[in-house]
Amino acid sequence: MTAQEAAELIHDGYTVGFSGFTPAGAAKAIPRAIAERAKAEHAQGRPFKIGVITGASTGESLDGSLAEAEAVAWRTPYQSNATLRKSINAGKTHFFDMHLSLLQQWIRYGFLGKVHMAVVEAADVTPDGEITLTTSVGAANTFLLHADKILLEINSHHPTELYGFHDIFEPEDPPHRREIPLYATRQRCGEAVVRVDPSRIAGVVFTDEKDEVGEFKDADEVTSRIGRNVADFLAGEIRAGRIPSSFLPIQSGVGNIANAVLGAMGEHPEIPRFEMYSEVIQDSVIDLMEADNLHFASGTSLTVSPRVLDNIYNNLDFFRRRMVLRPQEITNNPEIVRRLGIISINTAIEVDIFGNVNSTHIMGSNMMNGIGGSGDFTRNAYISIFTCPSAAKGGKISPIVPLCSHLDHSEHSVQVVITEQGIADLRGKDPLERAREIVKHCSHPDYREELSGYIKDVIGGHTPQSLNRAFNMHQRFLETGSMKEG
Ligand code: 0RQ
Repeated sequence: MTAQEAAELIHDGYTVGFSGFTPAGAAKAIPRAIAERAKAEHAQGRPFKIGVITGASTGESLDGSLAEAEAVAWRTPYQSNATLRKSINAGKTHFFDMHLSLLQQWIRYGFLGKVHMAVVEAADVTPDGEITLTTSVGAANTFLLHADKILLEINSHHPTELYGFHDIFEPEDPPHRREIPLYATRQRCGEAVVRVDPSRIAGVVFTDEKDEVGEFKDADEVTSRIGRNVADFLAGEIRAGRIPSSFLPIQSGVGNIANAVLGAMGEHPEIPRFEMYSEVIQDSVIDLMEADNLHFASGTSLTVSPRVLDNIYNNLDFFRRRMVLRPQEITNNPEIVRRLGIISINTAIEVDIFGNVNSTHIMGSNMMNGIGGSGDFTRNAYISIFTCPSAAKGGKISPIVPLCSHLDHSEHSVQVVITEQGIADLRGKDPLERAREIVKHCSHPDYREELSGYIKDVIGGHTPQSLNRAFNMHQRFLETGSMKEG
């Protein structure tokens, strides 16, 4: 059927589970047609809004066009689209920020209500309902198995030879759950396809479209220095015997800092060839694979620029042996993260001097993207690292603050903080020791005096804090446009 005919099967008030984890593997033609339908309904004075569930963020055709058509009543678990973000922060779209590992079981448990339709991009479907997914798994297997009905976008941009890249495993629910039988990064524990009853497939739309993944910025001086500091820290841990010389699997967030960190790890002479057990396989991971610095990557999405995806599709046999895509419930699973001893590296918006991290909110109120998988990994990592620049917005903001304006990861989960200034190792330190370590090694010189002054002035208790002064820097920014004094 056409995408327009498919969109006619979606009704006001529906909850729709769309494939997509980042723009990789996201449905495109049907959500665009739903957005057109919403606009037409609104023009006739009729309501039309849906609940949108995906794996994580998506591309312009999904979050962008639906938000632009004011068709999103509520959204979970993660987003990064400017129009949707605006709608969320204006209170027009209800956004529910979730740990990504929880999403699939929450759907099975019924915590998010009924999923009326799964809209999933696939490379192939057989007459007996075996579906080969494309560049991401995310939560698509759960949407396919648990939604009332299914709409497929068969996208011929992705070769059917993607068969075998996926490892689909869905655990039993309590009280029948057993361990996930995965004991090494490169092991597989599930099937190559998602199997559905073909009678549940309400329609198939044929497309030929690229993933809407943008190019990354090249590393600049600040991100390169953050990357080198992370690599130096990890090399020091090997030397100290706290990380085995064979190394441990790495989880790394997405974005420019994450790209620079992976690049620096590849270049560091003391870091051996390593493996990734992460969410997102991005361009820098492919570069490391080709340079033979990385021998395997397990993820839930292949979020690479079109140029890099073309290279992968031209060399499928090389990459088939070096990567696997699994459901986000498995890539981000706390059980596996602890078992494999994963080193997590994520980016913070704010870190406070006691080691609490804000990953999601600007000045305490406005949602940026969401917690994503950062909590799944951080809370359970062998070593959890947070990176950020020591100054944001041209120096007007210090991401190192006396107290975070919003909390995502507490002092109990955050072990190491790294900026371009240096490394703060918080392990085994009490709150005041952590505060001195973070200010001395991570803060920007422009803010160091004020932060040190705060520590000196605020006396008493186990975690010294001034409820009057803790948000002075934030208040100053809101009043003057800069956190700087004077
Ligand atoms: O603003 O976009 O206007 O330039 O935030 O910051 O430094 O470019 O870094 O792209 O890595 O994003 C935490 C948002 C960082 C991201 C966050 C402004 C800054 C810039 C982006 P501009 P950078 P990144 C796996 C793990 C949560 C989810 C997660 C994120 C913009 O990494 O969403 O970790 N993480 N998932 O100027 C005001 C501050 C600021 C600030 C930065 N203190 N105040 N603005 N910015 N600090 C991935 C998944 O789960 C899918």
